[in-house]
Amino acid sequence: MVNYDIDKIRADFPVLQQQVHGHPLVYLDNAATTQKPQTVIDTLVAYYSQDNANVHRGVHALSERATANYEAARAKVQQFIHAKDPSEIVFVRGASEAINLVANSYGQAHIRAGDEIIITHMEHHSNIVPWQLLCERTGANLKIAPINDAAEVDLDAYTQLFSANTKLVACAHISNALGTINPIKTMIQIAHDHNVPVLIDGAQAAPHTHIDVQALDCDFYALSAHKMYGPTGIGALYAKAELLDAMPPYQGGGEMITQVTFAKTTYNKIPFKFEAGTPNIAGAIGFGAAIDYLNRIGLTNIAAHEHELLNYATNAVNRIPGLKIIGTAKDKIGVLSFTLEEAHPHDIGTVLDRQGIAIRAGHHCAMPVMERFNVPATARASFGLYNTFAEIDKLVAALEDVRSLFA
Ligand code: C6P
Repeated sequence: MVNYDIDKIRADFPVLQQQVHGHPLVYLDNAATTQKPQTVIDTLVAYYSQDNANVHRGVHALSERATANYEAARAKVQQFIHAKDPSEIVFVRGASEAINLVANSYGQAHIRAGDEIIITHMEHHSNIVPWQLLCERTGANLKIAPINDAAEVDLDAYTQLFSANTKLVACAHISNALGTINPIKTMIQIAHDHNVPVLIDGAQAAPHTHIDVQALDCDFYALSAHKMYGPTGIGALYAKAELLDAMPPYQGGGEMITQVTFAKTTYNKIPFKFEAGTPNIAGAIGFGAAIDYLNRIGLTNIAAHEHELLNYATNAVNRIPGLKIIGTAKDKIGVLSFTLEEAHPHDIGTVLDRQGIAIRAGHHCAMPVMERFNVPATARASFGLYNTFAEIDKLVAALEDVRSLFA
């Protein structure tokens, strides 16, 4: 057992203190979104009650405070993922928008008919559809790296996919539907050996594992704050400065310009060139508070705790007859995707909900994963830093109830 004061941590999350259907809430839907600690909530309230103003525009005190806090949040994201410079961090709505930004801007500048983009079979729709749209617009082709029965990328097959036409790789750091931690450092190295840049979808990685974009040498990295105990509607795109500098703007509007005339517009420097309009100022500042919170607990402690939860839960559910785990990679985060005999995952989710246990049921926005494992849907329990072994016991007991109901 790691040195981890779980009671103190749980006390930081007001939402966890409630009953659902007469039972204490057991929140096991952290891959969908995480709950927010009081410090993040307080930061949002403090911003709106004391500092609310537009950023980079006003000369008055409130605007200066809002701008300073907004830019401080950018620096926190930069340090959290060890980017070289804050200008490499673009605030966006979330991982989906980060990927769409790259597909539209970088894609527009660099992808042509006949080019190839490699993704894997385990991607979230947010890392599939933007590339399909780009392929439709340009005549490029999508290549899919296969995964094995344990839900690990087949690295030989991945390597074989590269050709002279390969222009980009886009790959999840961690799969939301399976929990697999991909060997992205190796995958990036293989891509770079072919002079191909790599986008990493880090939506599921950032709350669970240390990220060092310089050590990884990835070209783009996408984050969602709401999966990191921060607010919804805010996230970040990391991109190497030289790539961002050369990319055309994604959206036009205020903030992203240096000068506008009807004859010609010149663009602001990075990252502002990619932040058209009034940004989600409160969200960014709340994102910074969430990063402070993660740093306070420590990613190493969080990873160790969640790993113990995963091992405990895997052993326990494996004893339930008829339960099949989908996603048995050697390297996994605390995600348990499973089917249970004849019970449809939605029925499992509903029975569990009546006992106050929140999980997700469905395709998890990863339909090709469901097709790969020949299931219409799975039930998914996903663990966060505040989950306990007692909660897993409740999950297991509730799954036994599902079994007897559907037997
Ligand atoms: N996955 C889940 O329940 P947004 O919605 O933009 O914050 O994140 C999209 C996204 C991108 N990549 C991965 C790997 C993801 O897991 C997600 C979001 C949630 O699994 C909601 S569908």
